[in-house]
Amino acid sequence: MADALKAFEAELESKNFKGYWQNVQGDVDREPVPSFEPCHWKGKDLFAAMEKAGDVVGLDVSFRRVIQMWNPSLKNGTSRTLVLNLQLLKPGEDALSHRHMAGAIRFILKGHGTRLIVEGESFEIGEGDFVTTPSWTWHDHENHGGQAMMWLDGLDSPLVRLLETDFHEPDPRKKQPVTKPEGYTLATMGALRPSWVRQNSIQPPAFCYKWEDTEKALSKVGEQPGDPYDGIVLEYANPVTGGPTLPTMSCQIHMLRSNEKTKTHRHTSSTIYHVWKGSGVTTIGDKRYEWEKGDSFVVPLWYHHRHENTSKDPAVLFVMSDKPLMAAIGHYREDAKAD
Ligand code: GTQ
Repeated sequence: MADALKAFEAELESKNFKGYWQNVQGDVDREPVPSFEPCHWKGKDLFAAMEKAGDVVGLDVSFRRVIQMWNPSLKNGTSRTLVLNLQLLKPGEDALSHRHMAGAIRFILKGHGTRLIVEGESFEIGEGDFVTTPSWTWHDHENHGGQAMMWLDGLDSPLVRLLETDFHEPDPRKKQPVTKPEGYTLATMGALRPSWVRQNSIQPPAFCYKWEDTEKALSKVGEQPGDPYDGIVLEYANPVTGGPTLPTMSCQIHMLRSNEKTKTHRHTSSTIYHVWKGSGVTTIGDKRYEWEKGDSFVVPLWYHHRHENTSKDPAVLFVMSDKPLMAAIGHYREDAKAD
């Protein structure tokens, strides 16, 4: 009998078939079992490495001077779908224009004087500002100021790699001409909108969210109860739809108030955190990760987690998650844990 089954399986294989009984043996997992693990990157190590990269890596060697938060349990990604990078642009440098399928965001960590040019609009950026470069938008950066600038890049490139849908085009112009007046998108995407401009309902226009506005919003909602699992949460909303930042990622600012402790939960989206201000502890599964300004860490899907601000000053985190993607395909689930 066993021989007959083996012979049958060989016959199936010779015709490019496979019996389901050959793949699925025994019990299947009853809930998600992530293949990748939490990881914590120390800001001190990251910034020291970038200082070195500034000395030894020229823009002739690398199109962008970028260091990735490389999750060793994944290889080539911070989570299964997203990557968090640090980019340095020195005074006088131009990072040339290109466009690609991956959607990207920037959160500015240090310096001022650089301009990000996206789809013909030049955005002047400074510390704490947040800028989107949605999928297939031309983008280049020029630092004509006197200071080195560093920012976080968040991209959905691991997802694009998985889907194999990448298009990638270097800009034959090298640098884009600026074709829109200063402040164009901000002035036309608020409460006043030109009637003839048709907006793409999937990809938002490139947008710059100034730190000054983020800070103002934090101070207006800071006394409210907030979210039991994340504290005060502000999402960088798609300016057209009010929905998530990009179709594939939600970017947010979280604030944990003086000594605030959140409740424990888990969900089917994975979350990447970067500590913008303050210090605290996040418990992921059964491990404690103590973090301080400049650190980054990732919480893979379905890991229980909770946060604690261990200081009396507010802790502010820049956060990126693939929740919109999971929600769009009906895979988003969330589960609270009784403490
Ligand atoms: O700024 O265009 O971190 O193309 C990785 C790839 C940044 C960018 C990254 C990129 C960019």
